[in-house]
Amino acid sequence: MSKESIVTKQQVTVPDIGGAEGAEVIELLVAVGDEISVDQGLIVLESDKASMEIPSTVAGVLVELLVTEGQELAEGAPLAVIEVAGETAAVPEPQAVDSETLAEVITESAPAESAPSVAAKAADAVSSRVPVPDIGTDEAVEVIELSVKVGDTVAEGDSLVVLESDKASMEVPAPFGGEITEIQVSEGDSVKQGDALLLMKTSAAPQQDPVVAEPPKPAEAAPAIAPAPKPQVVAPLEADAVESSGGIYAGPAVRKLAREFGVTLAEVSGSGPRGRLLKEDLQKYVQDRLNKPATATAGGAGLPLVPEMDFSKFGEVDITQRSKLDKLTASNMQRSWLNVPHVTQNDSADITELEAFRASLKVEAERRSVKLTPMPFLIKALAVALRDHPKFCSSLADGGDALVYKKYIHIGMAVDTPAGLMVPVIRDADKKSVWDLAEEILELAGKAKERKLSPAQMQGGCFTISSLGNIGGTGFTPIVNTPEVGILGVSRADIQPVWDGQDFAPRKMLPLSLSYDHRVINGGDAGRFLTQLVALLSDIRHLIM
Ligand code: CAO
Repeated sequence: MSKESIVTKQQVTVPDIGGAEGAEVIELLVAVGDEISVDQGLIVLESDKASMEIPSTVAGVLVELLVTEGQELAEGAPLAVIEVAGETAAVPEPQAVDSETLAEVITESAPAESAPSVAAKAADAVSSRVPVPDIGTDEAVEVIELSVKVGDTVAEGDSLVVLESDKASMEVPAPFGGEITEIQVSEGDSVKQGDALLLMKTSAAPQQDPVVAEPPKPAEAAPAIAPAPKPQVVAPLEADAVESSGGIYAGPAVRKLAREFGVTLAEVSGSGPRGRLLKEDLQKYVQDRLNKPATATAGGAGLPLVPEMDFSKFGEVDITQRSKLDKLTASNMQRSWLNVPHVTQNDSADITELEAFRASLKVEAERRSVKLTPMPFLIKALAVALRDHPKFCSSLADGGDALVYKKYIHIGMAVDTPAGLMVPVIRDADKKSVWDLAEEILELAGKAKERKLSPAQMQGGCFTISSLGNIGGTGFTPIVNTPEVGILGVSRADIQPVWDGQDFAPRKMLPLSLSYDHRVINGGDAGRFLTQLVALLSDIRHLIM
C-alpha cells in the first residue's frame, strides 16, 4: 500500500439495525461541509424498537448527505459521502467499523483469537451470556422490564429486556435466535454496559457477522458471551415527561408519540406480541378519546373534552378552514382565560362635556385631516391612570414570585379587521397629545386592516383597550391580554337620565368594563383605578394636571 497522502471519497451505509425492516430518519446530526470524526453520530434512526445514532465509520469532510428526514432506511442503504484525507494504508475500511460496533463476540477466558474461531466458539457453546450492550453511557441504567422468561424461545432481534436511563429507554434485542435458559437480572436492577443480562441456548450459530475479540479479562467460570446486541440506543426523554415504565411494554418511538399526545401509557392496551404497545394502539386510543362524548372525566390538562359533532345530521352545513390569525387569537384567548383569574369591574363616565369639546374641534380635525373619535381622549386618560397606578402596567415574573413594573406606558388597541383581531401598540402614550394620538390611532388601525403592521408595532404593550363603541352594547367582559394584567373594554356611549340632586338631566354616559388579573390586582386597586379614569373622562381638564 502506498504511503502517499491522497483524498478518497468513502460512502457510509446503514449498519445492521437489529433486524428492523426499516427505520425512519428522525434527525440529521451533521451538514455538508462538516468535519466528521470516526464514531461521530451522522443521523438518528428510529425504528419501532429503538432510536439510534448512526456513527460515521471514517473521519473526514462530509461532502454529500444522501438521506433526508422522514426517509425510511434499511440495512446497507447509503447515508453519506465523506472525503477522507490520509495515507492510503491508513484509510480504514468503512464496513469494518460497522460490523465491529454492531456485533461483538467477547471471550473472557482466552486471549484474542481470530474472528472466525471466536464465532465458532460462541456457536458451539451450550449457553451464551447476553450482556448489556454499549448503551452510550458509563452510568448505570435501570432494568424496567423483562420481556422474556426462562424457557421462552426467541428469534434474533426479539426484545429481551427494556433498559431506561433518565435520558433514554432502549430495548435489548436477542443477538441470535434461541432459548432463554437463565435470567440474571430482575426488574428494578441497575446495570452497566457489559453486565450479564441472561443466558441463551443458541438454536443457530451467531456466525455470519464479522467478529472482533476483546482483550482478555480476568478468568471467570462464565459461559461464552453472545454478541453484544446493539450500539448507542438513544431515545432522549424530557426529564419531567418520563413515563413510569413499570410493566409497560413499549418501544421508544411509541413512548415518544405518547408524550407528544400527552397520553399515559398505562391507560393504553397493547396489541403487539406479549402485549407490546404499538403506535396503532396509541392512535386508536387517541381517536377513541376524541370520539367519546364529553363527560365529567378530565381530558388533557384536566379539562373536560368538548365532543366533535356531525352537525350535518341536523341540516345543511358549510365547513371552512380558519385563518392562522383566528387560530392564534383563539389559542391566546384560551391561554389567558385559563391562566388568569379574571374579575371585571363596570362603571360609566359622564362624557357630556368631553363630547361637546370634541364636537367643537371638528373643523380643526378636518384641517388636520384627522378623525377625532372618543378613542384618543380615552387613551390619554388611560395613560394618566396607568401612570398613577403602576401595578396596572406590571406583569408577573419568576413563576409568580415577582412583579415587573414597566416604566413606560405602551397601550395596545384591539382592532377589528376582516382577517381577525389585531392589537397594535401605541408607544409612550403618556407623552403624546390628543392630536398625536388621534393620528396614530388612524394610522395603526389602517395598517392593521391592510395587514401591514410590523411585528414590532404589535409588541411591548403594558395594557390594552378594546372599544366596541362604534358597534354597540352596554358592557362586556374583555379577556386580559396576558402577560398584561388589565384590559379596558369600552361600550357604546348613550344619552341617559342622570339624577343631579334635584332633577334628571340628559347626560352622555360611556360604559367602561375593566377586567383584571386578580393574582396581581385587588378589587380595591381596580376600584380606585376605574374611579380615577371615570373622573378624568368626566372632566378632561384634569388631563392637563
Ligand atoms: N360610543 C359611541 N360612539 C362611539 C364610541 C363610543 N364608545 N366610540 C367610537 N364611536 C363613534 C365614533 O365617534 C365614530 O363616529 P363619528 O364619526 O360620528 O365621530 C364612529 O363611532 C366610528 O369610530 P371608529 O371605530 O371608526 O373609531 P374609534 O377611534 O372609536 O375606534 C378602532 C378605532 C380601531 C378601535 C375600532 O375601529 C375597532 O376596530 N374597534 C373594535 C375593537 C374590537 O374588536 N374589540 C374586541 C376585541 S375582543 O374580540
